[in-house]
Amino acid sequence: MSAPDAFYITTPIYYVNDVPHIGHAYTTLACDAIARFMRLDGRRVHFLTGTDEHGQKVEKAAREAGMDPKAFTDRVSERFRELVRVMDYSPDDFIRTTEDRHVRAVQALWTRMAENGWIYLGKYAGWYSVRDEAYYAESELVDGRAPTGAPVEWVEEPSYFFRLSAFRDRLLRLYAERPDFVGPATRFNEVVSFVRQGLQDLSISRTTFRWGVPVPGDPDHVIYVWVDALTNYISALGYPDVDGELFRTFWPADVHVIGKDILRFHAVYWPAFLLAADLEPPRRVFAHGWWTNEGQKISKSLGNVIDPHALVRRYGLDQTRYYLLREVPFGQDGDFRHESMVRRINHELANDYGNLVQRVLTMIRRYCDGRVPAPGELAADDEALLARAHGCLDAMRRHMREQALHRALDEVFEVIGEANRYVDAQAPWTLRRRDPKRAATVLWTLAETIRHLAILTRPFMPASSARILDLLAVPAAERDFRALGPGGRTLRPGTALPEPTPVFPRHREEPA
Ligand code: ME8
Repeated sequence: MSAPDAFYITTPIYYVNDVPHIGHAYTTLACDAIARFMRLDGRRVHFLTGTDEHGQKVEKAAREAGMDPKAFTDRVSERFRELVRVMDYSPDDFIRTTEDRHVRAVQALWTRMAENGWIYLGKYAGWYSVRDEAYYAESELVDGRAPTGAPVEWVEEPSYFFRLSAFRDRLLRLYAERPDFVGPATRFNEVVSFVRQGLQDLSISRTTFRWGVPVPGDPDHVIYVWVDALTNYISALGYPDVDGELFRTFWPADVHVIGKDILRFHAVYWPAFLLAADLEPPRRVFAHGWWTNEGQKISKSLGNVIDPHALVRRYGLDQTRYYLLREVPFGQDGDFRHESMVRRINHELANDYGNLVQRVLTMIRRYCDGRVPAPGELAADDEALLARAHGCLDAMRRHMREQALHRALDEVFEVIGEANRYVDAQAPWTLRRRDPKRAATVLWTLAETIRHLAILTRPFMPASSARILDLLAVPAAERDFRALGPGGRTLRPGTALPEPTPVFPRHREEPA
């Protein structure tokens, strides 16, 4: 059982058959925002991402590139590491399935499942899709292709099998006991009905290619890439050393975040493998939706693949992070639209959030000599705004626990809206002549509200939020969630503030 303050979150590990695209960037971004949120909330976080480097699909890509698979995977994996820097992700570990620590863990897991009697040798005859790295039953095929549209090939070879069929009732019991095992709820229903129909034993080794982890004691067989890949979540914790610090602290994982395409592997096969090896299943699997591009399915053949580097160059890093997390309710499919990106950048970030900060800080500069003003007695309106700012964290916590990132952002933007209405209603620019003390109280209330907002947006827009906190001269040690709310810190009157500069510029198209 993991430590009570621990929080373990993982991304899928990405195939290195090709360079990263928006889908990969999106999954890791969501995990990054959740990991940062939990860290600021005082949790001991372990955030894992990495690359899936074995299997036929990657071997084929290496061959097509005219490279040895190891050299090829080294090169492409580096592109995923680079994305970590470009997108400002904060993983605690980056695992590659070609690392020794991982290979050892995969063989140990296999050995344990075999010793427990869950693996037997047989012969596979059926369909396989290299693109999906998945087996398909004849009845699943649609017009001679996988249900995903991927081509399939007939495979006949000796194979080890995992007794998945024996796990039906244990899995159904697990689902019944844990109504939050899979999110969103609609996806959970899919999983349960799939398992209810009955499960077939799963072929878990291949003999017709070599690029993978050899089966212990039978090196003619290579372990099926999904057994290999899923194990990353525990090999990164030092498995098979289950008494080690990392494993004891962080297993079971709090949440595996994945795309909806790989739910079956995570919510059916993975818990079954773990149970077969006497390990606990993860606490939760959350499947998000898929992006399309201006209404079109994203595909290499259509030439409309979205490169995350290009997004960051064109729109800005925090703008991209914000758009991807706010535009689509996390868990649903979404459509990437330039027009809607620009609208969000200009209205929500530049006008609503950015202008609020710039206006308030400029008034403090002009009317209060560039120092944090000293508040007088608070009026009901001031108390009301501060109460909204103080209450935001709890509301966000509830949403973040369910990976409802868009709702967490909605909460922040409600407070931003409230603060903007308050500035207009209080009109500190006229108050300052009539009642300078009252103007100081209003500006202090606003500065305090902005301090809350900037700390609360740190998980989503780390660099811009840090700039706002710099403009408020908030010390580094006072930027986590303990500094929020009535029991937290406040800005100290008299503190000198730097000259304000806009944090969220409006989007301007580069001339073509
Ligand atoms: O499946 N929209 O790796 P993968 C949103 N190696 N997300 C998308 C997307 C899109 N259009 N396209 C891809 C694998 N994704 C395995 C995983 S885990 C033990 C092994 C995201 O490189 C989504 O998260 O094909 C999906 O699950 C992941 O990329 C698949 O990446």
